[in-house]
Order: sequence, then structure tokens, then C-alpha cells
Amino acid sequence: MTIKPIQFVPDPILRKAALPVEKITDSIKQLLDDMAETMYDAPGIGLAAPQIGELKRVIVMDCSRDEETNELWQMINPIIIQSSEESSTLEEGCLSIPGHNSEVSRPNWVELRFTDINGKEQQIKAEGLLAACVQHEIDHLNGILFIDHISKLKRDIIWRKVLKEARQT
Ligand code: GNR
Ligand code: NI
Repeated sequence: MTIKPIQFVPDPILRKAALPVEKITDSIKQLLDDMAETMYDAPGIGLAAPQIGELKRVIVMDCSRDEETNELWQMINPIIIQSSEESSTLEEGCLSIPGHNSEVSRPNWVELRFTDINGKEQQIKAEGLLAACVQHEIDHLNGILFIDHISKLKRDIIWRKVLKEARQT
């Protein structure tokens, strides 16, 4: 397992759509393991492959709060098949936009389908923090960032700071 460098905005790879995984090869399993290690090291509660420079439809998540019971999800080609009508708001951050958090409104729950690391098709309902996280990660696979879901005013404030920071590094 290897910790991979995380790509930050305004890197254009974060705006590209990732491609579906056709076959679960050893290199895909390796990618899932490296992503889990990179996520835990960061630390974050989720990570999408484009954030480490791989345009593949692969995400990892662990939204468990306490340290003892890890709940690692590793998903290949995840898709949302149903979303709740009602939305709720949660403070989100992104490892690719470090230091800039904002409240984001999203459906309360989502029903999703994905392939697991053993090639098995799974269908689950995600609620609460996991629901917000999986929507955030699937957005990454489509080149969408959480700042795309907030007001233009708030987005412009964050973007101005991001560009200023990028100039200083
Ligand atoms: O670490 C993360 N925290 C978080 C909090 C609320 C909603 C989504 C997230 S995901 C984020 C890690 C990340 O950037 N994943 O792409
Ligand atoms: Ni993110």
C-alpha cells in the first residue's frame, strides 16, 4: 500500500470525467488499497480516484466516527439509482480544496449500486454523513466539486482565496 499525492484545485484533472472500470485487475485492487491508505493518512472520510490523478470510476469512504470500528467502503463504478425528495445541509470539506469548508445541501439519502473489490454487484441505501460523502465522491467522478453546489458569492470568495494561495506556492 502506498500513500499517493493528492491533487489540489485548480488542477484541471479535477474537472474531468472519470472512465468506468471494465475489469477488476490487480492494478485496480492496488488502486483501491492505495486510495484507502491515502484517505486514512490525509485524514479524510472519502477519496475519489481523480484526486490522486487516476481518471477511473473508483471511490473509497470511511465515515465511522470512532477509531476501533473502521467501516471501509471501496466502490467500483458507483451509481445513484434513487435519491430522497428532502434535502439536508451539512458542512463539507474537500481534500482537494484544503482549508475551505462550506455548508452544502444534498438529498438526505441515496440508493446506490456499485461493484465491490471482489467483483460482486451490491445495492445499498446510504443515509446521513455516508449519503453526503458518497454524493461528494460520485461528483468527483464527474468533475464536480462541492463549491459547485454553493452560492456564486460563496464560491467566488473561496475561488479568490484558492487562486491567491496557488500563486504563493
Ligand atoms: O474528508 C472529507 N470530509 C467530508 C465531509 C463532508 C462531506 C464530504 C466529505 S469528503 C472529504 C474528503 C474528500 O475530499 N473527498 O473527496
Ligand atoms: Ni472531495
